[in-house]
Amino acid sequence: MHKINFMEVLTAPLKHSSVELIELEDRYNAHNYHPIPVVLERGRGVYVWDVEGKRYYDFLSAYSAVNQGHCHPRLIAALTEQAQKLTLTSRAFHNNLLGVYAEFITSFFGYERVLPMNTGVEAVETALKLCRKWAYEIKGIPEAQAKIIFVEGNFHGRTLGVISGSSEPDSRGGFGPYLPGIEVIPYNDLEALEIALQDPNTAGFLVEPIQGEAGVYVPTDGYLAAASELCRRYNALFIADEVQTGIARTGKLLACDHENVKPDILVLGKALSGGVLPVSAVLASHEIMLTIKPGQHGSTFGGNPLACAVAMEALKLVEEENLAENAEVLGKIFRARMSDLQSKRPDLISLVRGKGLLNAVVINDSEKSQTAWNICLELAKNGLLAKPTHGNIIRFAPPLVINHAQMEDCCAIIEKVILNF
Ligand code: IF1
Repeated sequence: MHKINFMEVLTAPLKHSSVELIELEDRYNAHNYHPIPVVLERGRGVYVWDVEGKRYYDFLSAYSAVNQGHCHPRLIAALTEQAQKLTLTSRAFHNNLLGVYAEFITSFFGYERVLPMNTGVEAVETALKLCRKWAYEIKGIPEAQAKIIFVEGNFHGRTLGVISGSSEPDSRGGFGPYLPGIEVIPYNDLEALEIALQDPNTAGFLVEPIQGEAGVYVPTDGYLAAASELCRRYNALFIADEVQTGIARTGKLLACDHENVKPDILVLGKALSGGVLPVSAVLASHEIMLTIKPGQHGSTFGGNPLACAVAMEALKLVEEENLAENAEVLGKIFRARMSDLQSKRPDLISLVRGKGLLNAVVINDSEKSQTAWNICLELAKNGLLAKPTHGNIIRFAPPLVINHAQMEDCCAIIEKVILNF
């Protein structure tokens, strides 16, 4: 329980209220989001507090970036210690952490090389560039003829490259013209994949092991293994976007681990830094990674010492605090409680699905209805933060450090709101 320091309260500078802060944002910030009307000021573990001091369980985890919990003391220590020494050198020079980090992360995930970037979408774009380079230099596809397969319902970020493969009107509408060399096929459809792979100019297949944004779509068991095998057979690269599903979120270190699939190119982001600063990475073999030569790709902040220090600590925490196992166990409890709730309110809940602590409850209403949104407003009033995706799907993804008692408490909150809705 947070101790109130009355001197702190009495001497605190006059603070804006939530309403005032929302108004400031509305007046001066771009309107590129529609947030739940809560203004957060502090976070620790599974909890966040708003400016009025109300405490919430965070069941979004910044879209799976805060798997290690808000402001994990060890992550903040790693950040602040390194921040006193050296934050950024650019890659014009070496720094004392990049080599150590590269060795650490490649051995952690079992790859030969890493290319460090910052945001998830930069890592996805990097993977696409590597795939094309590999296609021309290794597979022998004619220059500028490479094709990369995406799946419907994908979400890989917001750059012009990846939205060119999006099937979502909001993501791609009004941003044309689009990047050529992308073919979109149905998700979870091996026949469609094999047909697309038969084109000799196919360089690779980009897929999320579980589609987060689309509403936590878990593909048929065996889909990833079969897709990876088809890519091998047709000499195309299997590229797994684990930006959201990776780093223990689905109950294994990687979602691909549920099927023992080893992607040719692995894309990581978000929780790679525990949400402390943007850190992403692309992992691949010598052969694939070395197709990019000096001066052909990079980023000012890519591989900066601050990111290296934080990311190593973030990954050590995943292992030492058994976050994958915890996600597996507590995820099962969550889905059991939600399925039971569904049997009590089939009029409101049509489906519960997910893996580990990446779950969604599908509300029995049209995408256009406000039901899921209003349920999330009620949840916020009851101290639990979640947000709908695609209108009628509520994603529930707490930090992986959540314990059994907290999970029971959160299920009770969700049950109370749904049963009284
Ligand atoms: C937003 C969604 C989630 C991702 C996968 C790459 C990226 C993301 C599988 C790009 C990012 C974020 C972006 C953020 C909200 C959130 C999101 F709702 F947009 F789709 F998580 F599902 N691959 N997802 O999920 O990573 O460049 O953002 O670091 O744009 O609204 P990024």
